[in-house]
Amino acid sequence: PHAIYLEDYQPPAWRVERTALRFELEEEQALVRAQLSISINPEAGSRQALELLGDDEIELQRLSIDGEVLCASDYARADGRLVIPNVPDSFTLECVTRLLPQQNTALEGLYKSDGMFCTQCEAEGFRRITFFPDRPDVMSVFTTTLVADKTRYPVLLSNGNPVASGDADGGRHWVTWEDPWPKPSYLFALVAGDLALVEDHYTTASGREVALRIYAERKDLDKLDHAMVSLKNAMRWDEQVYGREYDLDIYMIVAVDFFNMGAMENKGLNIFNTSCVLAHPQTTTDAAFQRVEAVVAHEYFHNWSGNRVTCRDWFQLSLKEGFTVFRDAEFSADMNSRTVKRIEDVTLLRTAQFAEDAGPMAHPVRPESYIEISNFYTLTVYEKGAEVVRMLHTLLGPELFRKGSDLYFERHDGQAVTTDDFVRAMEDVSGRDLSQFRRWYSQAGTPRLNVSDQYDAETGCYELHVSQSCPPSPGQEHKLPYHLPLAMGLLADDGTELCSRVLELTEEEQVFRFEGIPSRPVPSLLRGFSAPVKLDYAYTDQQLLMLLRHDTDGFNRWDAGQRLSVRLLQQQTEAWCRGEPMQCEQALVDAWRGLLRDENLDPAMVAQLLRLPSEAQLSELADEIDVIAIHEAREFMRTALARALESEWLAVYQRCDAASGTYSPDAASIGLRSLKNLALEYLIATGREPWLELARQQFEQSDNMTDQQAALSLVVHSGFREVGAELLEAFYLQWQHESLVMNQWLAIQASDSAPGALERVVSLSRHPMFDMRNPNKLRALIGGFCGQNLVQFHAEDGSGYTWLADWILKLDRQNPQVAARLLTPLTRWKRYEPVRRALMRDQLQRMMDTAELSADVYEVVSKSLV
Ligand code: BAL
Ligand code: ZN
Repeated sequence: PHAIYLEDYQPPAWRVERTALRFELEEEQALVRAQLSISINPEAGSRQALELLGDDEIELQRLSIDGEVLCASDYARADGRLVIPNVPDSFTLECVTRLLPQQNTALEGLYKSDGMFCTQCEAEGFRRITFFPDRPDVMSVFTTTLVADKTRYPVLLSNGNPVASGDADGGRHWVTWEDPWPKPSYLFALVAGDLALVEDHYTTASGREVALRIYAERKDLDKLDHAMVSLKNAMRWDEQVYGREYDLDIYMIVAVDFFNMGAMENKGLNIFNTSCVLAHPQTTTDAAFQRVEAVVAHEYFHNWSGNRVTCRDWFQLSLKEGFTVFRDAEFSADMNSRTVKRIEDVTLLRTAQFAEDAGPMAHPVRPESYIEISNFYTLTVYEKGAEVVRMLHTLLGPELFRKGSDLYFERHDGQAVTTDDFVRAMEDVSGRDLSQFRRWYSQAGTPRLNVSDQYDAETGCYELHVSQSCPPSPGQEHKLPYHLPLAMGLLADDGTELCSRVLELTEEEQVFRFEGIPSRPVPSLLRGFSAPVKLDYAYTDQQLLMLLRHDTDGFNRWDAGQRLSVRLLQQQTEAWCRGEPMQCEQALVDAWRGLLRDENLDPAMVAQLLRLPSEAQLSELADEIDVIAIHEAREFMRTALARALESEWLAVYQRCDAASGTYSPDAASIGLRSLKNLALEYLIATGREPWLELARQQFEQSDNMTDQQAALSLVVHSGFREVGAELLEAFYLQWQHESLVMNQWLAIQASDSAPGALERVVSLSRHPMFDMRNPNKLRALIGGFCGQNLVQFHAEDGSGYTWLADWILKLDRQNPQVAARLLTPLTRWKRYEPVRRALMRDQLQRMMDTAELSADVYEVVSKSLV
């Protein structure tokens, strides 16, 4: 496998104005006839032979130009390319290919999910269907005809609007779809199956009537209402907040069970992983309800940020993903609790994106090279990319940002552009020079801010000294300073806010002066997490406790509590390593007691404030990760806080339980359940029997999956092994017919850190509920064990590592994209203490020594071993 570089970008030599596709879908095969209206691109440098991309595995049955059939000597086919040297300036190419969708286990291109045909073309799946300049800057108007058996596949869908249909011989039928908007091939989609639907409609701000259809298997028809409401909310929000309207007569979503990603924004025909669209109170948790809302909105928002304005090349992926994640995060913040949404997003960034930045696959938001683009659908491109857009929003302010986005959409509608074009629109409306800001797109790594301060009581002058740096990352030894917004405030000792500002950093070292400050203030820094950086300031415990009580910025209140918890947990980790007794700070217990007793606080916020940082996050913060020490320290602290505040936890549990009415996935109810289940977690952590009974009661009597699953997982992960096994069995019997619920059942067991975990996951991998062809099952079982069960995955004998490597090698032959993704935990080997480091490396080397790795897995393994 070889690398592709951003600096080698050349405009396409040929354009495809129109693409007409005809799919004959059969039980053993699919025949695809593609007619491409091709002409020379006047913007390309020089005339070149026609080069089309097409996977080596597709069978080429016929190729003609303007009706003249080509013979083998007229073209060359090798390494995924079809080259035709002699073509006129403008012509129609027709090509017939034969595919085997039933055997497509990679789930890219055309494949079968259960009984239905569906596609996934982003990033490079279209070339598995037919020969095409499969790159996003070649945009074409598509017309698609599907022909299939009418009984097996009564529903035939593709992009755009349906324009004709009819019956064909042999019990077959056909439908033709026309998409008037030029689009890149990665946005092409089709679906054929026996599907049920819910239907609604939406009137856009300018009066266009849009039919909204969500399709799923008939058994899931009662799980589509939440997605429909979310879709309508997203359509209204995009009109109100961005002035963007929908542009076709029909918008469709189809739920499929076998899907590599969460969902896909194909023009007018989104295809969704069932886990991101189906929702019902009895089978779906609050977190999953919110995920459905967010992903439905995300894919809808892509209609403008991605489809109408798309990416010039895949290095620009964050152009559409970073912007769209920012848009969906703001939508979710408006629909739910803004502060809680921010806390969740920042937690993900700090835990997983910071770890990515510190690992061998670290890359800038706009990568400079890749071997396999599928490996770059990363937290850096998505989440850090969204943070970069958020910083532009902060620096420009909401009005100018909106003007900038209007200009961007207007200027580039129908074009394939770059992140630079996006920033230029922001520059043009604001008159600001954002050239230094662009370093966020080109430099990898997590910048670090070091802040110290000085106060002169005589003059009332307070100074903040800020220095910034960024550690080296692969291929980038030295980094230049970033331009970033540092939102901050100053608080007096009693919590009064003295000032609040957004400082702009541009230099390696800067001093900011504040006059007329009556006494030494406590700085509240990086409010709302205004930039994706690590911030060091020598807070005292007292200062953190004050911020936790009084900061007017909700996010920083939470962050102060987290900083304190992290500090105390790190101290206990060190104590455990030295063989000394661990302690739980009384000041923390008192602060938590205050929060638990204050009935005026928002329950959702209290739940966030009283959640200890995860083992994964503590690992990310460690210089050298000692998995066991981190686990022991966290367990110690959790138990100590559980026992010291037992009566408070019970009171909170009862208060929240009494306040919860019938199930509703609104923010207030979700907040109540989240605090109630956190209280239950601590009650169970006391190890006392009465609370086991309380959990059992909740498991048996709750009317919703959030409460039932919380009770199940708490008991399974507690010391009450027998009851845990009993509840697992009851849960299985109750929900074995619900595939998504069974994924949770697998994940809860996979993340159980009690001894014998590896034997348990090995046995689950042979259970009928597991299916290695289904990515959701793989993520539940393998992801659950390797990502959520750190103690057992990192067992000192290396057995967890061997198990994962065995799986990767097996999966690589079936689904390289998913195999490469599941490999992530091993790539972090350099962060661990020497014994585990060596064992993890051994497994990477074993994979490297294996012949015929996919490009996906090869890229991750080879870069990890450098
Ligand atoms: N474009 C891939 C799925 C998503 O980010 O929406
Ligand atoms: Zn997206």
